[in-house]
Amino acid sequence: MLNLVVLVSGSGSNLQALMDACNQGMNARIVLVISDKGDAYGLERARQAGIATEVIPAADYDSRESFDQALQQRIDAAQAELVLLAGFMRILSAGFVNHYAGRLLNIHPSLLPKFRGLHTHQRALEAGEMEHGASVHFVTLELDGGPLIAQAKVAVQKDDDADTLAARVLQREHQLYPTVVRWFSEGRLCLRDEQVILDSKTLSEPVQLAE
Ligand code: NHR
Ligand code: GAR
Repeated sequence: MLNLVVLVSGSGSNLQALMDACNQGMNARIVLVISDKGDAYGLERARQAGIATEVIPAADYDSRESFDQALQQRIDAAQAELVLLAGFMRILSAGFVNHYAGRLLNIHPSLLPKFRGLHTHQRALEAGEMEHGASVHFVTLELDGGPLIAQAKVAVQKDDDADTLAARVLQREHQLYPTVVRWFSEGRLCLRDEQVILDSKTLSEPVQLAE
């Protein structure tokens, strides 16, 4: 069993998709859910599933590094083998990112390398994109710039606003993230020399998830 720790700041619907996958035969278990926000609904989802939770409020720490050290201590105490950012909204410092090199993933709501950072749905609409989507990548120091593993696309519709588009992307995220975590749990996916290896082959571009 692969030990997962999931970091959330909000609603935790991606966490829910991961919990569901663990209950549907994936050889992994979520040992701890951590949030920087005490009122994140993701914590409630974890509690209802009997999963341990931890709140680490950023306001309790006087620097990004000291917050990240507290985070790292909790994660390591839980013996995490893979750490998943799932709507986690804080940038992580170098010490943290390097400590988890090759075992830290993020899901980001855009077709990276387009639209790194925040407010991706609004920005995709303003740029007149025909398609948008979500990406899963290994986390590195470069914000939303780590090696890409897989993507799911959605077509932008004429009457979309940021909310309708976000909702459709989120549906695809719920398929995409568990798929990638399953690959990792099966030993099919790793990071080597800053390159993604899937099934013993170096990926030259992210896998596109079928609909
Ligand atoms: N940390 C590193 N080092 N590298 C990445 O690729 C990371 C990361 C931490 C989080 C998720 C990311 C996303 O998918 C992520 C990737 C937060 C911000 C941000 O600006 C940007 C990107 C992501 C997450 N956060 C502000 C901060 O100062 C706070 C914003 C807020 O609280 O609303 O930390 O989009
Ligand atoms: C998801 O769309 C995720 O990709 C995005 O936030 C949402 C979280 O939803 N992540 C980021 O924007 C990271 N900065 P959830 O809490 O319901 O999983």
